[in-house]
Amino acid sequence: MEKYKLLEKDNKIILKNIENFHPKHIFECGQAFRWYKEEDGSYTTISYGRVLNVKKEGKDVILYPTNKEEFEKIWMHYFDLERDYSSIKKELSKDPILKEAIGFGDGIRVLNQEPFEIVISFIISANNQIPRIKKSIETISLNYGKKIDTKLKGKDYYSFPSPKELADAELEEFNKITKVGFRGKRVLATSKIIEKGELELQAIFHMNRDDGKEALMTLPGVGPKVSDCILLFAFDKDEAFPVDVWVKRVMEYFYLKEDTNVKHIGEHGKRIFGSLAGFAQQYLFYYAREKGIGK
Ligand code: 8HG
Repeated sequence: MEKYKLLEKDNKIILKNIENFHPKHIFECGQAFRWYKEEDGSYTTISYGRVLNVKKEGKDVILYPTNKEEFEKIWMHYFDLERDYSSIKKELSKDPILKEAIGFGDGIRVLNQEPFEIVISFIISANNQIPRIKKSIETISLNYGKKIDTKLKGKDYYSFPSPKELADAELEEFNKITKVGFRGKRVLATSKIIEKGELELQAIFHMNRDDGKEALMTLPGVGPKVSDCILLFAFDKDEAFPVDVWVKRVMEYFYLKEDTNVKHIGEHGKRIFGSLAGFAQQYLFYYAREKGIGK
């Protein structure tokens, strides 16, 4: 459990003196696509059909608009606040490379995001770049999601569509609007499978990583890397170690010292970081991408 004092006032939740929580690190470390950086340095995110602005002020984090009931129901788990990141960081810092990466992204927390949204987002992430992925997901939400009641900073926000809303989409139109290219067919086919209940996403919460991976990989567009991202970002599988270009580069640069295939890198990550591999991966991904390691 993360330590903080909770205050509620004026539609705000204040997490006083909270450690291991930096909005920039959380939202910009690669795990999430639906956030906007505001002029005042805060971040606005859309998740679970709600809009939330997250601001760091000194040692406090301010969440707005929300209340205690909603915080306890949704945001506490979304921000993974049941977990104590100091002990994770202490353990991983025994490795000098991780110590450096953690020093750089010390406020990272691995979010618990919505399964369907993450499945679709990471299908779109294949051979893609984060700014483009963000743009496509924003366009998908605007065109296929529902308008959210909350208006913030003069703007309207839309929820990520449900499986039904995407299953009903027409492929040609979807591709034209969202510009996801060859991924569009996979997105709609996967949405149909989930909508029909042919794969029950909730069941994956009760599976181990290997079984969850096998189940997810039956979906069109979900391969080994995409499935590891989904397991880590939506299904709380801490030991998942997705190896994308950045993780490949950083692992080769610091650990393996030679060109290595991604399967072997994944196994190596699991071996050295064990049950904390997913966290190690996130500190490394952020560090490598921001610093351009191994490019
Ligand atoms: O947080 C991420 N970790 C890893 N390992 N890979 C990621 C993350 N976020 C993200 O988008 N990717 C992948 O990187 C998906 C895609 O292959 C590429 C986009 O930059």
